[in-house]
Amino acid sequence: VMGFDGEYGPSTWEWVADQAAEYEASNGQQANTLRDTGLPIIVMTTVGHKTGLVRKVPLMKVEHEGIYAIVASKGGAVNHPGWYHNLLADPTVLIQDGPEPFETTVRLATGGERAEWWDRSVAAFSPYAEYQEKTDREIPLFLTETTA
Ligand code: F42
Repeated sequence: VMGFDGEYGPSTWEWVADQAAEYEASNGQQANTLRDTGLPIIVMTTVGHKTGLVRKVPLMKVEHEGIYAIVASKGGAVNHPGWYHNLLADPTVLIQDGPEPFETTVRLATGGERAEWWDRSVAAFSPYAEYQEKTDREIPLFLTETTA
């Protein structure tokens, strides 16, 4: 795997690619909320498991004691986001929450732990609950494993 220094493959959703670019260029000082909601975001970097391209994924910030939840909601779409498959193939990611990204691994949360972190995610961003209502797929929730 080329790792994080491979060729960058911007999101096909332009507003997302723009937000990731502006966030990174400003060391997390700009474009650090979801549109005008005032709710903070983070940016996760993964490597495309099919293409080897570097993928940058803005996500809502759900953090507790240095651990972050990574919620594969994709607005309640029928299918998981593409990056979900990247994480299954290689759980090593970069998380950027502010000026400096840090490397960590992620793992899928299940059972009671997932329930606890799902509640925490919905508390941080209530639309997650509507997204789950919209789709039959259980929205996957990953947890980072090393603190920032
Ligand atoms: N998405 C969430 O799921 N949860 C959030 O909390 C969230 C918050 C958020 C805040 C701000 C913002 O700007 C965007 C936000 N998003 C959130 C959207 C998120 O950043 C992603 O855009 C979204 O989850 C969709 O992810 P996606 O990986 O499906 O991206 C699509 C649009 C895309 O760019 N697809 C690429 C393409 O070329 O079609 C491929 C992406 C990819 O990683 N491909 C892999 C590869 O090998 O390159 C293969 C993946 C596979 O399918 O096997």
